[in-house]
Amino acid sequence: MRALVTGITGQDGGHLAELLLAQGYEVFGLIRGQHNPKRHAVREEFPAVTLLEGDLTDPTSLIRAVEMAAPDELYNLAAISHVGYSFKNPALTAEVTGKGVLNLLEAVRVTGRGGLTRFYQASTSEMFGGLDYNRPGRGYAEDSLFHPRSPYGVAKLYGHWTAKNYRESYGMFVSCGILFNHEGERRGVEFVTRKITDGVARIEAGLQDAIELGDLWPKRDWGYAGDYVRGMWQMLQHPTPEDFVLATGVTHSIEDFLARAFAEIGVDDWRPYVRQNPEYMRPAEVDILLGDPSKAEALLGWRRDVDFQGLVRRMVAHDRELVSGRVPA
Ligand code: NDP
Ligand code: GDR
Repeated sequence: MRALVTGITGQDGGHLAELLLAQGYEVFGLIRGQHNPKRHAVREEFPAVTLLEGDLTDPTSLIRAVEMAAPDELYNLAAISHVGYSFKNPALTAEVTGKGVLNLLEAVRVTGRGGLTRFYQASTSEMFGGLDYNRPGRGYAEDSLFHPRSPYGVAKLYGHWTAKNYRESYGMFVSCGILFNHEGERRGVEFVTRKITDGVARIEAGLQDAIELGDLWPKRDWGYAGDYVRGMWQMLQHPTPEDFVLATGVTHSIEDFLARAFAEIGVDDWRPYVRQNPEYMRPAEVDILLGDPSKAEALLGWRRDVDFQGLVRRMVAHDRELVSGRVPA
């Protein structure tokens, strides 16, 4: 089996490359930029992955990549994925995270691989807007109403509907995973969980005195990325292309995350170590996200192995190792 992964240098790209290689896939990864500093890291960690040049905003490069990889499965993980950044660069976010999906689907179609390639689209809980008042306490499901609250969410919703449109118009095997937040050791430090666990490790080592954050009350349904990429793969093994929510079904505030992370280094009161900075606050916020993964559990047999406490524990442990130099950065 051959798989093409866009976003190979990102968090999910790393986990997915690991999973696919372990299953014997021939893996191709799309990489952009004339000097992408992450190219070396991917080559080093995954020497078996073939890197192909391409950018979601450059249709010709995508056609070339699809022709060269001739993939049985294509995982579109590439995106501008940071919600805060998308407010500062909304037009670029629309081009990459929104129209980029169209460019890639077109590349599959015009190369004649529409009936040959199974396509995974990385959709997101950011397409929802807060509480789902139609399903109190049960969390968002595949048929919940969308109400994106950021340029990122709007762009992802365009990608989501475009993907569904290619499924309906051309009969292509296109599945969208509506994934709630998933984190882990590979998470970028620009995201709140990793920023906290990295900060905790540095504070413990005396390298930093505080963590600067934005709003602390928003709640997220946080899972472990390794569990979620398994779900992506399972979606493409399912007999029919469909949309699936992956989530834990439990939601926690950023304050909860802080409390658990500092508890890992024996600190009971995190407040002296956290400063709020308006720079990290967003013009509009999604107050609370909670997902209902019942469909994926029933149809795919998907299960998450890591719970909230396990997630925080492994992230803090990893960052303590990194800071102490026991594992390479
Ligand atoms: P990351 O931000 O870690 O990775 C994003 C990837 O997209 C990087 O490899 C980046 O490459 C690539 N990329 C950015 N712009 C372009 C472009 N113009 N052309 C080609 N590649 C580009 O994201 P994650 O791994 O966390 O997420 C994977 C996908 O899942 C994303 O689409 C994200 O929006 C979505 N998602 C993530 C969730 C999460 O909680 N992690 C939840 C729901 C959805 P480079 O290294 O060159 O910048
Ligand atoms: P999110 O993740 O926006 O949910 O998108 P992020 O970790 O960026 O924010 C989560 C919550 O924390 C608040 N917050 C901060 N966020 C960041 N990044 N930095 C801070 O200093 C900070 N302080 C408070 C945010 O306002 C927010 O409420 C992630 C991404 O992976 C998306 O690509 C994905 O689609 C969604 O998860 C599901």
